[in-house]
Amino acid sequence: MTASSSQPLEEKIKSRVKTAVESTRAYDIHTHLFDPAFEELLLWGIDDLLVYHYLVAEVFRYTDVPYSKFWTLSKIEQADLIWNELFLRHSPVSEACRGVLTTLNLLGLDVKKRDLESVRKWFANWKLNDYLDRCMELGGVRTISMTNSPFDKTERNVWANTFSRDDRFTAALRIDPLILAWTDAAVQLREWGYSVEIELSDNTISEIRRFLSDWTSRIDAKYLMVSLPPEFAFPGPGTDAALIEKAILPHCREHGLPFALMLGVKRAQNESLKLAGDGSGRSDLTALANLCAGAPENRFLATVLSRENQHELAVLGRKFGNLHIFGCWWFMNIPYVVEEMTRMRLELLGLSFTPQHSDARVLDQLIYKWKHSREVIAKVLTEKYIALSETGWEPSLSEIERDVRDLLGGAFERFSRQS
Ligand code: FIX
Ligand code: ZN
Repeated sequence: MTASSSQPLEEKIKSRVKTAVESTRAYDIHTHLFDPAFEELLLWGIDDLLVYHYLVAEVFRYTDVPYSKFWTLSKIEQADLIWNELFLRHSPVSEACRGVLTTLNLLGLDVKKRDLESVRKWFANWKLNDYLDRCMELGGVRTISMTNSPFDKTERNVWANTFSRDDRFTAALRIDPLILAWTDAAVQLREWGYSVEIELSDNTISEIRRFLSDWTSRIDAKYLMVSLPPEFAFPGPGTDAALIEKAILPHCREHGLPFALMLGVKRAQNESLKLAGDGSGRSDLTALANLCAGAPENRFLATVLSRENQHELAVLGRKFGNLHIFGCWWFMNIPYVVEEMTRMRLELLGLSFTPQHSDARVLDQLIYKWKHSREVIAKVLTEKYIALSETGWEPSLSEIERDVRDLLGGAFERFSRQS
């Protein structure tokens, strides 16, 4: 094909992909956002954007303020410090800093003024429900999956009362304390009326399953989830593996729910940084392969935090139909790595995965996380469709739209039997 005849087709493909990726609303399959009924648990606004733990980690690259002093500051004082160090004293080139500016810009604020006080005034005029609509619209998000922990006191109190659910939010049952700190969790479960012992007897397992069933129905969970350290092994000598095998997997089978594993987090690598102090490490994905092979009736969602694990994970996706790979998690969510992961996954898995989730902790972050992700997804998809067109296979707009719907939540909904 000559350059002049291929050029218009390339342009046509580029614009079809851009249209499809920008206009398809996403199911954000993992966030830390909450239905507005959870009130103060749903964070939003400029100060929460600035004190996001990604930025807290970054401010300590520059400031001499001791950790202990930083944690005594009010939210506004912390936000001021972060703004001054990360935005005024240095250019905000990191992904998390750029994200704040993308968000403000798309909200219609003039970032070049560098005027934090006027931004604060602008936010003060919003009512939460209107602002939620605005963020979902600008982020192009239709459904938001929450992360719901029965071990969180504030959250438990909300679930204890009846409230009307916002149907744009779905629930995911998060069970890290149960799997990773069983001795403490057992004390809690006993307080809540489940007759468990530390030893995983048949009665204890059935009481754990009763606890899981109660919470699955209470919140209408669409999947269960846990984050695990790099050294997680399955099968393994630990209580974590035993609980997964004896309680979690049978529970998921009984309720027809996927089990989401987020692998490779080193919690509290620097405790002084609190939430910002978690790190990452390479996992042995034999554990995931053993789960998928050993429990063919279960379905698993998986994402990994180490870049070194990404190729192996994508290969596992080719081996196991009961494994659905998702997201560029946390330290992986920088455009440079998102691009390589998205390209690799498309080349190994076609369209049978979910390239992104936002992991938003602050409502407004939906705007930048999805804007930045869409830019990369569109770029890589365009490249792939152009490569197809070079064989004579021209993808139509409706085919592209179908594929994008799958990538932005459709494939996940089918995998988790929500559609
Ligand atoms: O385990 C998780 O769900 C992580 O996403 C969080 O713990 C982490 O703090 C985070 O916000 C990453 O984006
Ligand atoms: Zn998360």
